[in-house]
Amino acid sequence: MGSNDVMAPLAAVPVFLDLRTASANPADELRASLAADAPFIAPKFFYDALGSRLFEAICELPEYPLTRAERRLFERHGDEIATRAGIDRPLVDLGAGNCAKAEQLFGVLAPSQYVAVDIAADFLRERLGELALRHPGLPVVGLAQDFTAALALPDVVQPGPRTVFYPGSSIGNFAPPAALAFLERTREACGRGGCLVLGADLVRDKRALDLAYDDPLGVTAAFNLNVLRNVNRCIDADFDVADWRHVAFFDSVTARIEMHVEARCDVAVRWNGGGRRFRATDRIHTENSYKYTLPGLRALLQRAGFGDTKVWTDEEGGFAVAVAAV
Ligand code: AVJ
Repeated sequence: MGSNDVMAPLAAVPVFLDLRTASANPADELRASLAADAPFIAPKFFYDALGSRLFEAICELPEYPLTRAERRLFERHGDEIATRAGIDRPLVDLGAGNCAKAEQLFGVLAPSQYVAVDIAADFLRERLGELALRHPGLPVVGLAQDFTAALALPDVVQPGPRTVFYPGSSIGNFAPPAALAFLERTREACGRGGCLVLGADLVRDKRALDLAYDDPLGVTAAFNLNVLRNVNRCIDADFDVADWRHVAFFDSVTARIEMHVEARCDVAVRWNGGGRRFRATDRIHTENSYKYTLPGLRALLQRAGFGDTKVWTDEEGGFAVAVAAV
């Protein structure tokens, strides 16, 4: 028995590259955005270890139907998605998180390599290690990077045509011009004959959207306020979470959810290299989550240079999955 243990084949260890330092310095970025006239914190700062877990909890909430709606669409249309995307291709998962969404499609897509990209390095490394054990034959690559400004695919990533996977309506974090620029870069990453599999949340009833981002259990409030703890760690700041409240609402004019943290009282905050005062009711903008209409989604993909595009929708969840060919 003992000798069998020793002879057991080694589990494939995923290649993991931390490319975070290659891009801009997150601490400088935070100091600048907090000192701005309209202070903000970029949404990527939500995803520390606890934030990544709180986001997983959000996806379980009845008020937040996105993830389940998307899962249903992948279940129903997986075969056709694979027919359009092609099998045996590298699958590049942007914002992979716990990697569950991509893994759902491994059966139909039969990827030649799985490339998971995420800002949350430790969380990704952990989940990727577990995933690799479940798929012993699959080459797995983890890339810790902020792909929102530029996407760096090192040489270990198999060449195109590739399938780029951008699920969960993460595209909603980009304002429309930035979404266009992002999709253009993504098209380049796909290469000729490649394709994008994109999930997008749709404009729907304001009441339902408000609840999806301000749930009665307060899970989204915890997710939002936790960003202040991550900021404290990143720039040695002294935000007291108890001084702030969660604010989230759908704005029909811009078709976006806005999330803010709002000061409950006058507060002074210090951080390494600066600080500022906030008045009671002052806000720090933490997230925009744009919602799409079907014509708007199609127009965006077309303007980004994608060709043949198929879109499926989930009536119940108000969600769309698009497969767009390059
Ligand atoms: C991960 C950006 C798709 O906008 O719905 C969930 C993040 N924020 N609840 C979204 C989020 C608050 C989520 N995305």
